[in-house]
Amino acid sequence: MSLSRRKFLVNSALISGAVVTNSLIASNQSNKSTTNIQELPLIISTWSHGFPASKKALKVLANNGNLLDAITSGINLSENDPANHSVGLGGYPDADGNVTLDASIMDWSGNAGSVACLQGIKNPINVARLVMEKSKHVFLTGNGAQKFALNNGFVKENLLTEKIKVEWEKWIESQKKRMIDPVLGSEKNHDTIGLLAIDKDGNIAGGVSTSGWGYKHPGRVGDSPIIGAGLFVDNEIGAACATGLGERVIETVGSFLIVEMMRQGFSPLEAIKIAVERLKKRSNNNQNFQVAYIALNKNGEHAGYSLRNGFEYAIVTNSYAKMITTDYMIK
Ligand code: SD4
Repeated sequence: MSLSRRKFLVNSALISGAVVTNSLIASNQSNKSTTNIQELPLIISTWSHGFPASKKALKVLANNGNLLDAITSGINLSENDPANHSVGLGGYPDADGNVTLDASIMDWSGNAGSVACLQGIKNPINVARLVMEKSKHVFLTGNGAQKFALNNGFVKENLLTEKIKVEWEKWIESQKKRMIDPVLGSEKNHDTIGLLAIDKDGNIAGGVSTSGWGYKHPGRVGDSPIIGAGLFVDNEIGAACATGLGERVIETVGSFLIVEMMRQGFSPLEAIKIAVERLKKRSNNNQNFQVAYIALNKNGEHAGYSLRNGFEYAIVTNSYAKMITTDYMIK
């Protein structure tokens, strides 16, 4: 195929895609999913625990910390909180009772670091940052990720709290009685922390940290540590990150898709709707799950939006701090 013919096909596909998605956007437009706050620096973050995390991140920026310090310090609050059962210490374990953590981080230069299935280290976001800054790699998993962390001064600790251990034991018993596959039977709610930050100069970075799907199959990795799925940052355009059922996010490379849609001129909200519509369409027979995204662009416009009801995100600037309950697709 000649170059010009290929170019024509690509352009027509983009144009018709834009028409379809624009009508989708028009029919679902709501001002619930965004605000007109466009002040820099700006931090946005998933779920209610994102609120203190975002405030902490802003404080770090105010004290001349860089974006990565802001992101890790904010996310550490959720990771260190044993009452948060979706992230770090006190997170739900896999079906075998092991807490395995996923995290990723990206900076304004497009550098990335991630860890998956990391055990015994409560701050996987810091390990992901170290992978990015100190190793030749982008992505470390399992024992190798733990070895890297221990070699770099991280301390191994038990992340399965007594409370969650008791819950897990009860769950094992209930699964035995029902004689069903433990993994199919598990729909433990999860609330990953994803945090996106843009500083006063308009530089963008983001991070995500999670213990993933409660009682997941051992070895399962979600979207959070997969660059482009759970997180994507392009300093020229913007950033996006995901929460919810990672399997559907991975299949649609959701965060990358959102940033690419913003590159084509869609607003953060429009771009997220395109990504949510994509995964909804692909899951025609079973949409009984939740996926949500947050996104921001280079101008500090931002949005959150989800497949189903119940998602909220935190917005924090120097003059504004609020949780927003977002609009959603399946009404
Ligand atoms: C995962 N996306 O492991 C994560 C879980 C999550 O809110 O976001 N929970 O699939």
